[in-house]
Formats: sequence, structure tokens, C-alpha cells
Amino acid sequence: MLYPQLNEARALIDLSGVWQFALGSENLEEEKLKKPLENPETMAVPASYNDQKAKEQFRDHYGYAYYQTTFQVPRTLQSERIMIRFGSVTQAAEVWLNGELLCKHKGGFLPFEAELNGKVRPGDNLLAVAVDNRVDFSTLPVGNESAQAMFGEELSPFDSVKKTKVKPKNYPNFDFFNYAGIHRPVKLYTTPKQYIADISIVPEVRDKDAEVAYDISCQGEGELELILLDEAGNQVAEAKGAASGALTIPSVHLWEPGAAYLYTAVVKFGADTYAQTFGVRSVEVKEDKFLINGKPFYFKGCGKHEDSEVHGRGMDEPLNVKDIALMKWMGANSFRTSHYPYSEEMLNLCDREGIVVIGETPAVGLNFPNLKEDWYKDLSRTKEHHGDVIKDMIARDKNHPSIVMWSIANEPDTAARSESSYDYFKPLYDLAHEQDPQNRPVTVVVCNNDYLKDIVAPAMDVICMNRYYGWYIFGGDLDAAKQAMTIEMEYWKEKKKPVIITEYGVDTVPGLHSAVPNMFTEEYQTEYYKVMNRILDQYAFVVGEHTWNFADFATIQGLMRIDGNKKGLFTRERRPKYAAHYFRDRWLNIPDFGYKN
Ligand code: GCB
Repeated sequence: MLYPQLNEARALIDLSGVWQFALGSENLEEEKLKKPLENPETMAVPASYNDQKAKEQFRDHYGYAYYQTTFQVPRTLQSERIMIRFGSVTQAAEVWLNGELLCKHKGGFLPFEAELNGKVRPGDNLLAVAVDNRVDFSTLPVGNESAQAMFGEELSPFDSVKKTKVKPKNYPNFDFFNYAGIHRPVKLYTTPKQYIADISIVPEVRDKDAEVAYDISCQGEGELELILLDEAGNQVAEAKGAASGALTIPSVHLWEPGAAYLYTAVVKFGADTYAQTFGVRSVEVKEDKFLINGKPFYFKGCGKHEDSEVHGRGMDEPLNVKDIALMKWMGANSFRTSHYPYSEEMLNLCDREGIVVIGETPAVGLNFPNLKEDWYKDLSRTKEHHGDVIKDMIARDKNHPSIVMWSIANEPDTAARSESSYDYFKPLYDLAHEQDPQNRPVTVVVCNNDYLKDIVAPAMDVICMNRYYGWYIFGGDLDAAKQAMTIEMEYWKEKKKPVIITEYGVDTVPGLHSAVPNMFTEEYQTEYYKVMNRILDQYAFVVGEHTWNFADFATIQGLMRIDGNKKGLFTRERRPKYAAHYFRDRWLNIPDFGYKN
């Protein structure tokens, strides 16, 4: 799916702003979609609705919420194909226009669009969106379906409270706040009636040159033309006629981590035109190495979240720019879009900044310790949606040079139900490979399971693992943590595959200090990372370290969380903790390539 673009053939109108808003219930109220809302609240778009007001009902809402705005379409555009595109609405959306259903979309982190021709009228058009924030076994991320599943064993004295007094709420089976709303920009855009629908670019490095395979899909009839431009705007190759083929870029300038270089494929089709940027770089897993442009790459960076004060999970470009700047300040070169596909704006930024990205689906929470043995088999609804999300994510992100690997899930239960989880994930792993024209490596990020039983992780192209020795296991005992990690690394060494530690970290209250490193202090966080890194440095097959997390972030309330998850190297406001300075010293001295030859 192409990112909307303003150019000589296409108009683009951003509907961001303050919309009308009302909270609803678990039942869809069509009246709130057909007619202007009565006594609406104000609500900014794009952003989560949860933190924009100072009321518990907004923060803890369950079910539908309604957004409305009006727009007019300039007369000059009315002969064009007119589209409306939502960057993301979390977790599900139903969109109505002028009192009629326009489209529905399930899944909170990917774009969807609908054609407006024949539906828009002169003057004001009423656009209404019902947003459903509920998470359950059919959604990704996964929610528990009842308090029972969440709390495990029935505690009889409290049963009646649970059954009668507890208001309906989400029980997320994941550790980030279930922010909801219209999270990314809503845009109207036009194309000519005969238009370019999609572009796939697959560049391959051939010595000093590059062969750039392309596949363009168009609707209607028209002359097709493709021109490749270098970063200075000079034409480097050209093709006419065929919708697919290959072009050569002589003396190619590679896209490299930390040294981005972007080409542009300008496609013309009849009256339409679209400019698709791309980078030329190779990605390959060879034995226990992860190669970018044929050289062994070392991932230095963090797992992240799209999370900030007030915006919640809403797209926040200044914050994105700042986060990349802080990563570079620390010498980081990469991050994972934990635990959902991030905004297209962020990926465009990473393409330009030379930041390496592991793109992740929202498949988090696929582990239910209290459920029965074969629960993977009960996940048929999830599995179908999971496949759709993989397809849609790759369709959206396939051309980004910054993305070097797909993570199709975070921390499913791959050990206690090893056979059934393998049966669940292997077809999805194959699907991701089939869908990606660039055929990047695919992984499932696994957790502190009994790794001896895990048959999913070793079946992936790269073994990605989240490890918390020194926190959830052997908390406060760094000697034991060290031993556990060393024993485990000796085990993975035999698999002869590259390993990335995709999460490791400890909760740290900023400003809390102690002479002897105690849990929750800044000293403990730094000491923990020193101990772990000394081990990771000994193993050549460990090709990356991603701390958990880049910054502190919001979660549900709970005994384990002091106003959110505090494992950030930065606070939620992006002030460095002591450990960020430690990593700055470390990472500025670790090269992107050839760290462990
Ligand atoms: C994990 C999860 C991440 C949590 C983290 C933690 O393994 O992948 O979502 O936030 O642990 O801090 O517990």
C-alpha cells in the first residue's frame, strides 16, 4: 500500500486537528455515527484519547468511542479518484460517511483506506469513526477474555465482587498501556482515475553496480514509465512500457547503517505519477553472522514503544526525531518496533537517518499460563488475523531499506507447548518469506521459557531472545544471573545461528541511588548491563544487544509497575538515566561492522 503523496498528479489533505468526541459502551450505537454527536467533547487527532482529559473514564474506557469531523472536497478535485486513508486506528474501526457505513478495519497498527467517489457531496461531509479498544483472543495484541483468565485460580471470597461490582474492562495480556484512538494521520488524497496502485522494489548489489527489479501494479490503461534518480536528483536509469523488469544502477551508492543513501523511483502511468524512495543494501544470514552489504553487522540499540505523555500512542514526529537523535547520541544503530508496526513516518525517518529496524507485528500476548495444554489449537481466530497482519505489514513496509528483518511475534509460549507452537508459527514464518519481495530474514522473539524445550526459536533465521536473569529470575543476584546467562549461551552456541538479545533490562527509578547496587537503583541498572555485556562479548554468535527499553513507558496499573514500566535507559520525558551514559561509552566504541569477526 502506497504512502499518500502530494505531487503534480495527486492532491493531499490532512484532516488532523481537534475533532468531536464521545465515549460509548460495548454496544455499537449507530446514532453516534449517523448524526452529529450531542454535547461532544473535544479530542485531538492523531493521538490516543486516554490521556487528553483528566477523567478516569477516558483513561480506563472499555468498548467504543466515537469521533466526528466534517470536511469539504474542493470542486477542482471532484473529477479525481478521492480516497480517505487512516494511518492507524486502535484496535478496530468502523468508518461512516454522511450517515452510511464506509468501511471497517480490524487491527490497531496498520493503515486502511476507502474510496469516496459517489459518497462525498458538495458542502460539508460528516465523517464519523467508531473506535473499539477491546482486546481478546481474536485480536493482536491479545487480551484475556475475563478476569478469571487474568487472575488464575478463583479466590472465592472475592468472586462476587468480580462478578457483580467489577465494571467491564480490558485485561491486556501484554505489558504496555492499551492506548486507543485515531493514532496516526487521517488523510484525503486523490489520484487520477487510472492510477498507480503499488510499487515493489528489489535491489540487488552486483559488485559495484546494482540490479533493481521492479514490479508496478496499475489500475486502468496508460503508458508506463520508470525513472531512477540518485540522491542529487540525477537520472541513473530508465525504463518504458513493462510493469515489471530490472534496471541497472552503475557504480551504486549503498544504503549503510549510519550512512543512508536513498534513490527515488519515479513512476509515471498515464496522468498519474508517484515517487518511491528506496535504498540499495543487501541483508543475509550466513552461518552465525548477520550480514548487511556483505559485512557482519552488530545490532546496538533498544526495544522501543510508541509512547509519550499526552499523545499516548499517537504519532509524534518531534518525538520520533528526538528519539533517533538520542539513539545516535548513544552510538545505537538499530531498534525493534516492539510490539507492533510503527508509523510509516517513523520508518521514513529511519530510512533517511540510516537506522536499522526489526519490524514486528502486534502478535504479543500469545501465552496463557493458566489455559489448557492445546490452547494454540483454539487460536484459529487469532491465527487467521495473524496471517493477515503479516501480509499487510509486509505490503506496507516492503520497500524500506531500514527494515532488515521481520519479527512475526513477541514472546509466545514456545516451550510449554512446543509442538503446537511450532505448528502455529512455522506456516506464519513461511508466509512472511513468501510475502516479502526482498525475502528478509524472519524471526519469532522468544522469552525466558524453558529454552531446552523451545523448537520454534532454533527454526528461525535469527534466534531472538528476551532475557531477564537478574530481574524476574535471580532478581538482585547478579552472580546467579551471570551463571544462568553463561550456561544458556553455551547451549545456543551449538545451534550455529546468530543470536540477538532483543530485550534485557531492569526496572530503574530515576534518581534512586545506592552505594551498593540494589534493585531499582540506577547503579543496579548499570551494573546489571555491565555483567550481561561482559558475557555477551565473549560469544561471536551474539550479533546484537537491544536493551529493554529505550525509555520508560505506560502500562496497566499493577504491583509490578511503579507508574509504568521503568526499564528505560531514558525517562519517559527522554532524560538519560546513568545507564544511558554507560551505553554511550560502550556503543560509541563498538563499530557497526566487524565487531565480532
Ligand atoms: C518482556 C516483554 C515486554 C515487557 C518486558 C518487561 O519480556 O516482551 O513487553 O515490557 O518483558 O519489562 O517485563
